[in-house]
Amino acid sequence: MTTHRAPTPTPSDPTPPQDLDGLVGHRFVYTYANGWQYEMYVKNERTIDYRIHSGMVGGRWVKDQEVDLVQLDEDSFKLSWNEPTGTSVVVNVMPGRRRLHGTIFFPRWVEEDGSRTVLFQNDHLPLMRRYRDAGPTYPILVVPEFARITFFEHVGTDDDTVVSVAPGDLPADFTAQEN
Ligand code: FER
Repeated sequence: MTTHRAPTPTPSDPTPPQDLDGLVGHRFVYTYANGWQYEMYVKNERTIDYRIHSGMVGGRWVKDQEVDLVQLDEDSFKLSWNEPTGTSVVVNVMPGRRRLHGTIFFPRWVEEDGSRTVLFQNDHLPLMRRYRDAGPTYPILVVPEFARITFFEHVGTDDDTVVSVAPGDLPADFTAQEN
């Protein structure tokens, strides 16, 4: 008997089947092993909104960040993007396992004074690009961490009410909600 296998990727087309429905239109809260707590809303296939509830740049929040989103396998997604601050992020999400791995690449200026990025970034995009271009950029601080997804829900796509207030203006128990 033959066992079932996914189609073998070929050099001409190494891309596996892409079904992003398991992540697009979902909002989730996760806590990294270092204690940093984040919330992401995958608004559509190209865009995320997010809030940082605690950690090195806790209080920061962002809407309409363009990302690359792919499906690696069943229950395995990967988002990659570069912020106007110069920070780069790669996040692997396994919703069914409630597992996530993020690698954040902070420019030196964010490591030295992350408080300059703690704001609603959309209101300060030219300033963030000026900071980015002023640096210093190097050495980059690489922060690779696993996280546990503590809350995961489908809320639908392109809904600007999902992430619409600052992390600090939410009820104190907002991130305590688990499912
Ligand atoms: C994440 C890790 C880092 C994330 C966003 C960031 C939304 C952004 C960091 C920054 O720009 O300072 O898991 O998810």
